[in-house]
Amino acid sequence: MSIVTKSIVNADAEARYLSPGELERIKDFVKAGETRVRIAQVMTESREKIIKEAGQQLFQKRPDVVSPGGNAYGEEMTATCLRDLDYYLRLISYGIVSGDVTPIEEIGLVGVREMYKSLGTPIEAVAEGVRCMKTVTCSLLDYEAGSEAATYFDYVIGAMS
Ligand SMILES: CCC1=C(C)/C(=C/C2=NC(=C\c3[nH]c(/C=C4\NC(=O)[C@H](C)[C@H]4CC)c(C)c3CCC(=O)O)/C(CCC(=O)O)=C2C)NC1=O
Repeated sequence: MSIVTKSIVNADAEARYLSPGELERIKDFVKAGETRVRIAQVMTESREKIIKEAGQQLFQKRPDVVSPGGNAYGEEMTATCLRDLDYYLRLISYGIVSGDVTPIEEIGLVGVREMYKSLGTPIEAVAEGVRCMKTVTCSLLDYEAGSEAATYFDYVIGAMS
């Protein structure tokens, strides 16, 4: 739920106007909105480049996952691994647009540990892949937008650590 919806639900439960503090937080949220949308545009336009470069960085850091016996070994499994990175990049773009991590959590993080465990996928390597996507994405953004974007990537990395 975005901060706007959340504030309204809280205020209406008490049949009151939005408080000065709530309005102040909504003002900050709206002010930062243009930056958030710009970040999502960059991520959407550059998704192929971000996934490709992040994948290269990940497999350099974790050659074991693409070596015989590794979870992403072989063309098909490597493609599935990159698809998972693409899933997380997409979910992170949802979170950034809405200024809220709930969509990331609900679609991609609930039960994620158990899921990767049952697939034999080392979750810390998935987290590393998300960290590589963060590096590539931030290199495409200015400092302010990069630090805003980084918090959403860090949220996913934290949930996998
Ligand atoms: C949008 C929410 C969502 C997520 C997150 C998701 C993940 C997801 N990743 C899967 C598989 C997989 N995921 C990976 C990923 C990797 N292996 C590694 O060693 C690397 C570290 C890593 C890439 C970074 C691989 C290789 C498989 C295939 C495993 C197998 O079939 O044995 C599967 C099993 C079914 C399938 O193959 O599609 C799911 C459900 N599905 C979803 O709907």
